Amino acid sequence: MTEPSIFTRILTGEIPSEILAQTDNVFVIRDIAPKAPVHLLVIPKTPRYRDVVELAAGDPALLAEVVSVANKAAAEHARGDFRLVFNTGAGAGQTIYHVHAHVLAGDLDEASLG
Ligand code: DGP
Repeated sequence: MTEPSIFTRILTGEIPSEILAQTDNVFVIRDIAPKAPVHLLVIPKTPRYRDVVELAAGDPALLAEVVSVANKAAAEHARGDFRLVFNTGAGAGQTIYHVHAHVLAGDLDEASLG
């Protein structure tokens, strides 16, 4: 048995984090270390997919739902336009292997995005 991911522990309430929005399949939280004025994470509730490549292959409808919820969250928490980032693999900065989309919005500063 693998340990539950940080995101599963947030979803179950074990780790405190405000859930800003949710559907049956995905939920939205603020990133703990924001890289933009608005930095949200859109996370499938299932821990089954490690990264966006697995998600796209295994459940394209769920990937589409992540994008749709990201769009709504950017409209609600920023001015609508946003960047959607899926870090994929340690070399790209992925640290949590429970697929999640970073929604970056607001007055984006190119330098802060690395
Ligand atoms: P990544 O590096 O792409 O795997 O993104 C993981 C993100 O998760 C990272 O930007 C920081 C965020 N994060 C890590 N732990 C927590 C936490 O306990 N609460 C919240 N809200 N975000 C977290």
